[in-house]
Amino acid sequence: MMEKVPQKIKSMRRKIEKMEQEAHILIEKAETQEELNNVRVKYLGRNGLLAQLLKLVPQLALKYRPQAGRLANTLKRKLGEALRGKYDLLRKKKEENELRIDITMPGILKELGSIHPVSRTMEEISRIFMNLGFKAVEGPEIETDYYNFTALNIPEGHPSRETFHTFYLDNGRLLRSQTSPVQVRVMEKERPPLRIVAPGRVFRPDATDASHSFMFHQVEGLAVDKDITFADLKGTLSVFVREMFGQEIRMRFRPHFFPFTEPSAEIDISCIICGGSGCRVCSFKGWLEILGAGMVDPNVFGAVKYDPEVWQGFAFGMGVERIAMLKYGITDIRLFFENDVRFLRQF
Ligand code: 2U9
Repeated sequence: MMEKVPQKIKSMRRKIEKMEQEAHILIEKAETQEELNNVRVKYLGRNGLLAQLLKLVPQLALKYRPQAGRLANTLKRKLGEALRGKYDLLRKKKEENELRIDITMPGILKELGSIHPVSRTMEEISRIFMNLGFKAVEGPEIETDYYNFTALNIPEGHPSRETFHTFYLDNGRLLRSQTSPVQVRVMEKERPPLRIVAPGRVFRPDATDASHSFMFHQVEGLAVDKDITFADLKGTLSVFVREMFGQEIRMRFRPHFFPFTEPSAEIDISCIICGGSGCRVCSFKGWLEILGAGMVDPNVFGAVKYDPEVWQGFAFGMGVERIAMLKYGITDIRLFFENDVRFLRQF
């Protein structure tokens, strides 16, 4: 027959179980080391709940006392382990937080950069032509003699090669001296009609001074279609100069020679500083030269196998730095390339 377990030890076991459950919940909830210590004191402290429970042991029959003692000790050990585990966790969290934020440290000033004036101007120029239906294309800066010269009607030994002084590489290639090769490449791949602008970096071994750099930027443009005339060129460029410099700007064409266009012209705008009356910026001429242009030479069409009897086109080219210098009143091209933030942060 099973021996009857007295009420007292049963109730003690229930109390211990309940205490264990409650203690685990409190340990779980504790968010700081202080809160956790309060839980420890409440259960394991000198006058804690466990100590109070142990005081009841002498009231039990002698043979149940060891069992009651074991139950109490097991609880003590389990709570001790749970408290230590949680204590370590909270300490780690605290250390991590201390590492992450030191609220006494001065803030880090995030300096915002700005777009380089040359990039900004190149994008602005390209955008105006894109709004007129031109597509912007890029191409390689290292080119072959063919794309930089021959296809553009500048054959070997031709005196006009002299005006396009060029950096030659050891492998027989060269650094492009204009962005026109990009347009030749597009014409080789695509059939007309086309309208493209080629923005990008070009290289010429010029001696550096206030208005010359061995590396500068161009935006060139090309439109090919049936029945394109010089009037289309004039209309397109007059929209461009007004968008770029202001609606009141006047434009004039002076005859010129380029190997890749015929006829060709250099284009001036009325001085954006004095309006044409004469000032230091326009050397008292009233006009500023800003781009070159012309009707695409039939020989260039021949090189890319477009029939010049069917297709006509106009082309133009401009130096981006020159446009930016006029627009922002910059008097030395070298400022663009010195990376001096006192200059750059003004844009
Ligand atoms: C193709 C055919 C013709 C591009 C053109 C100019 C006139 C021109 C200069 C302006 C100042 C270069 O930066 S600068 O020194 N450019 O005057 N460029 S027509 O003509 C082309 C281009 C591509 C296939």
